[in-house]
Amino acid sequence: MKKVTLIGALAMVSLAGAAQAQIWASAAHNYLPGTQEDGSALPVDRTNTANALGVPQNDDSFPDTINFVSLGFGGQLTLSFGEQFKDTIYWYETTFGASFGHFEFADLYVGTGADALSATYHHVANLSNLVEGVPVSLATVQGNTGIFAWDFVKFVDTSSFIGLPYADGFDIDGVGADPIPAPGAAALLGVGGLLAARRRR
Ligand SMILES: [Ca+2]
Ligand SMILES: [Ca+2]
Ligand SMILES: [Ca+2]
Repeated sequence: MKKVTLIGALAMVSLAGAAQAQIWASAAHNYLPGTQEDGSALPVDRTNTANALGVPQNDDSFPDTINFVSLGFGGQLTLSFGEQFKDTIYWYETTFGASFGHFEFADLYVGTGADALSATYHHVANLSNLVEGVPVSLATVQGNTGIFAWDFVKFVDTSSFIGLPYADGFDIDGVGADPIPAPGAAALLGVGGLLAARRRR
């Protein structure tokens, strides 16, 4: 009997955890790489969109490993999560020496729609690599639009020239968001609690 109660409690814990954990981008769409500052093409190893998917490495140590995809000047990338999201965007950029003048920027948008190209996008914020790792709230855009379930995040590079020919614009290491709890999650939690309580008697 005690074993059954424990299983019930574990199920509750794991469900509660799943409802709160952030989700990470799982697919890349419509990658339109820009150029390096001198107009040349981005190095091929910086154009792998898979580097923007999954849990970010969050490692900006030098020499920087290629844990990111570069947008290039004026470039853009859209990401999705395999499910809708809301409330917060967790974004990780990679720049060695950002605070020493290697400034890079991108406009962040969230969108709704059947696919990345036809989705309708709303501007959220202009991101700076100086504050990468600081989550962005969607409260304002959600309040303005009345939309509380999103399908896509889009990044459009807005870096300005900094006098480095090889500068490659904003670099995306990983992007997370808050999931939308399944309608049944709260009910399941209630059932789990009820079962555990009943078996405890
Ligand atoms: Ca980083
Ligand atoms: Ca860069
Ligand atoms: Ca990465």
